[in-house]
Amino acid sequence: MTVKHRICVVVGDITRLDVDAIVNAANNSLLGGGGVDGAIHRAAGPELLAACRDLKGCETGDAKITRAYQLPAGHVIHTVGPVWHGGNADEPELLRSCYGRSLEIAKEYELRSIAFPCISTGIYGYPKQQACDVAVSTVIEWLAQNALPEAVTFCCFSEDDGQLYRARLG
Ligand code: AR6
Repeated sequence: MTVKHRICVVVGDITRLDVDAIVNAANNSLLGGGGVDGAIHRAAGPELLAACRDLKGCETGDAKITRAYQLPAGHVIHTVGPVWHGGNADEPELLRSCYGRSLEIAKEYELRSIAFPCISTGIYGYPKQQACDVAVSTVIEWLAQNALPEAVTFCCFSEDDGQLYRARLG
């Protein structure tokens, strides 16, 4: 099976996905916010916030895992993407690290399926095409070298984002 067969692109709400882990595009506090972070906390319920409090925050580019409480997913991997400052403040390396650390944690927990939102491309302002290139190349490199997770979903929130990912994946 080629690596690309282990990747799919969906357009929709990540909180609805029944996968072993969904990834949250959080902030350094891990205490919730707007965008996908707000949607995940609303759908998971207050136990998620309590679990996040115990984590004591997260560095940009790193990731931490919790259970997913009321969500259909099994776990939430909270990662903190870079704020876009024009591209010369290590943004690509930090974004790559978000995908890489999330995949490492998924492997460590023996998770078979993971879904990513388009990290940093909302409130944090990362250009969508550039973020898509980083996301896809990091995931492809990981899958070429690792059996877990078996399957990766890119969960886009707009049809335009879905088109970018589909085009990038050929
Ligand atoms: N399902 C899938 N994708 C979604 C959903 C959803 N339910 N809701 C939004 N998106 P953003 P960031 C998409 O702003 O740029 C928060 O306040 C959205 O369209 O959620 O990493 C955190 O606490 C976009 O494509 O995250 C941080 O402070 C993508 O998710 C800050 O925002 C990411 O947009 C993080 O900013």
